[in-house]
Order: sequence, then structure tokens, then C-alpha cells
Amino acid sequence: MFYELYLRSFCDGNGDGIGDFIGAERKLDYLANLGIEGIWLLPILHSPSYHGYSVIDFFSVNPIYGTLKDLRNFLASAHKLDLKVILDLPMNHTSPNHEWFLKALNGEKPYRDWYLFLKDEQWLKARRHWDGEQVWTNYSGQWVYTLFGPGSPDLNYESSSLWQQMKEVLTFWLSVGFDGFRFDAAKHIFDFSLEKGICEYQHSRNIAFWKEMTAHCRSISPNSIFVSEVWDDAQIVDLYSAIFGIGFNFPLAEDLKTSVATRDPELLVKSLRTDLNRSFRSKRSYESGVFLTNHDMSRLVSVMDGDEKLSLLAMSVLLSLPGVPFFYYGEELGMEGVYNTYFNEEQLEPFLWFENGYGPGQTEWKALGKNHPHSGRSLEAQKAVDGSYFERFRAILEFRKNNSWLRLATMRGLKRRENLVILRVVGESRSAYIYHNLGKRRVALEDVSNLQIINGSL
Ligand code: ACG
Repeated sequence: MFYELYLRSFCDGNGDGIGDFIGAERKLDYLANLGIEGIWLLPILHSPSYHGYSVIDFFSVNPIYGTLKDLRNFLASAHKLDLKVILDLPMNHTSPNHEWFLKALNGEKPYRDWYLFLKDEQWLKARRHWDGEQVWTNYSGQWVYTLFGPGSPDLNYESSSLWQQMKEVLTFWLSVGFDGFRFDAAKHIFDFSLEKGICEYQHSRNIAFWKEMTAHCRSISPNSIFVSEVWDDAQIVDLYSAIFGIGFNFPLAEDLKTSVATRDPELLVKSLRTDLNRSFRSKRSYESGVFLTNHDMSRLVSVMDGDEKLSLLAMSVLLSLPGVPFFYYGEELGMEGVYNTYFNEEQLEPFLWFENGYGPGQTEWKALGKNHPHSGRSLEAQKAVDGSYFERFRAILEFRKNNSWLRLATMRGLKRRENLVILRVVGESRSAYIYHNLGKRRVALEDVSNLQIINGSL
């Protein structure tokens, strides 16, 4: 199990209201006690943006988070607790303030080749695949390809010197002590066709790129962990996951949430059936990164319209599935947040340690949209009562911790009976039937021998 951590909002170690390495190091015990095995650290490289995905220096940490030494200490302490830490690395683009980009605008080599400058006016017609946004930005008279908007000009991997440069970046962060990477925007390395002048994924070239990058990492650190972020249909997710070893299962995340929210197992069953029919069946070439929410999505309780029981039901279905589960910081408290394409701050709010909103380590870098003090949601308040959301969430985590064999298990059977979803999961030395009741009514099971029942009726 991995915990997705947004450092700025987690724990403040120096009293400036911004989460940092020193603060997070102090909370490693809290994380280890949740039963997780690893941390996915959202971008911490030097960047002017609050989300950190537009980097201005690939070889330094964001000074608001501390020093490289603080980071090394954080990593060493995490390792002492047997926690792996993977770094979210956005290699597809930089900040427009990056020195490379400023030099590229000046026409300096090799940097000029590291970005894609407009060569044909027709290219301006290109639109982003999923929402029709324009993909070119004019910087003082020069048009540059910017798939994710003006704040992040794309790097142009047609240039082999850039491949070399990025290998140095990977070497550096592995030497700092990271156990691997969550590779951001993995399908976007080559996503503009120079021949056609349109946005078009070139999956085979992307795969070749990632094969070389991951092989480079493995040559330095053979047990490196890689997770691919490819938000796409199942067969595309598969393509990349086979290279990385773990791939986020985006289709499952959406289908599982919709099924639980509507209490209709259809989509979940469809999605699981796709998984069942894929490589999970016999020879596994990779593990599925199963999750419900991340920083690009609304938080779980918000998706379930405030219904805590449904949120916990979704979580318990998730943690009964084979693969490597990931969950987003603050989900264990039931924090809320609704995704907004242009400004995703609401899902990045300060972790609520204290009920009055103040206390050692509490971050307060932004005005709160959803998660307010005195809401009963803080860790402090929830620890003080029996049967809190946190306690029930933890019980589900505990279940998974005690059934870690599920990670490498294989789904061998899947059935739907009205609102029941029945899975047969087989591991090396154990197997189980798992029943999930998505309906409102209790369901009597005739033969309960050899059954492990995870969800009763609500
Ligand atoms: C990553 C990070 C994100 C970050 C960036 C850029 C990339 O997690 O925080 O933004 O560094 C696309 C990309 C992803 C990207 C998200 C935000 N995430 O592929 O890499 O955008 C469709 C598309 C997807 C698209 C998704 C977005 O196919 O490519 O993701 O829509 O909604 C079905 C379909 C599936 C479809 C979904 C949803 O499931 O099968 O194809 O996905 O429906 O419709 C950060 C900031 C940004 C900033 C940027 C520079 O968050 O604000 O602009 O950095």
C-alpha cells in the first residue's frame, strides 16, 4: 500500500505554515502505523507553482520544503521504518522560468532543440485530445508547444542530448535515496505529430523512451520501483505498465466509484472482467496500481456526496483487489474536495491535525475551501471518539495489512448476483471468495463455508 503525500499540506516543521521535510519526518510513525509500505511524494523539485509540476531546476529541492540534507534525513528515517519513497517526476515539461527555456527563447544550443517551436502556422489549429484546449503559447513573439498550458512548455525529446540530461536527473535522485519514481504524464513524451501537425500519441516511441529511462535506473539501482501515470483506456494503460512494473488502473478507479455511488455493480463488474481477461489471468508481467482518488480528482467523500458509508464501502472493495493499492493523503480523515480543471487547490488542503485548526505541525498555506476547523474531521477529534470515520478507514487498512497476500493474488472468478459482486481470488498459499454487497438490503448467503465476507450489508 502506498500513501500519496502532498508535502506542502502535510506537516510544518519550521512554523511558516508550509509543510516540509522536517515536519513530514516527524509524522513517519503516523504513516507507518497506518500500515502502508510506501510513500508517493508529489513533486518536491524547485518549482514556482503550488502543485510543483512545473520545475525550474531538476537538481534541487523546492527551498520552501527544506534543504537536500533535510530530504536525505527524511528518506533515511523512512527507510528505517521500512517505508519506500518514490518521487513524482514531471519530465514532460518545465516551468517557463527554467533556465533551459529562457536560453531556448534566446536561440541558444542545445536548449533551443529541447522545446518545440512552431514551424508551420497550420500547427496552431491543433487542440488538446481530451478537452479541445489550444496547445501553443506565444512567449514574446515565439510560439511554443505547451500541452498543459502556458505554465509548462513541453520538453522536446526529439533531441538525444535531452535524453542524456534526463538520465543524469534520474541518477541524481536515486543517489539522494529515492526508491523509484512515479513518472508523470508518461504517454505525453511524444504526443504531437510533426508530420500531421496535430496532437497524436506516439505510444511506441514513448515506450522506447521509458524502456531506456527505466533500464538506466535499474543499472544504478536494480530494485527501483516505477509507477506509470497513463490516464487512458485499459489496453493503453497495459502497454506502459508492462515497462514500469506498476501502472495506475484509471479505468477501474472510475468504474468502482460510479458503481458504489449508484449502488449498481455493472461498471465495476465490467472493469474487473477486463482485468480478469488481461495479463492478471496467468502470467503477470506487471502489477495493477489500484486506487480511488488522487490529486487530479475529487476526494472520495465528495464523490459519494458526503455519504461516509459509501466511501468506506468503495475503500473496502478496493482493498480486496489484487495489485498495489494507493490512497491519497487526508482520505483517511474523510477530507472533502471537488476537482476543478483550472485550479485544483481544493483537493490539496492542509491535513487536519487539530480540531481548532492550530497546533504543532499544522499547515495553513491557503484559505480553506472545504476542510474547516471545528468540523469534527480532524485527526484529533476523530481519535477522541469511537466509531469515527478514521477508525473505520483504519480497520479496512488493517484488513489489507493482514492479508498482504492479496497483492500478488490472481482474480480467478467473478460473478454478479443482483447487488452482490463475488470474486474468487487465489494467492500462492491462500485463496478466498470475497463478497461485496453494493445494495441497501442485507443478503443471506446459503453456503458460507470457505467464504471470507468483507462487506456485509450497509
Ligand atoms: C498529471 C498530473 C497532474 C499534472 C500533470 C502535468 C500531469 O497528475 O497533476 O498537472 O504535469 C491528462 C494527462 C495526465 C494529467 C492530467 C491532469 N495528470 O494525461 O497526465 O491530464 C482524459 C485524457 C487524459 C487526461 C484526463 C484529464 O485521456 O490524458 O489526463 O482526461 O481529465 C476516461 C478515459 C480517459 C479520460 C478520462 C477523463 O477514463 O478513458 O482517457 O482521460 O475518462 O475524461 C499539473 C496541475 C495542472 C497544471 C500542470 C502543469 O495539476 O493544473 O496545468 O501540472
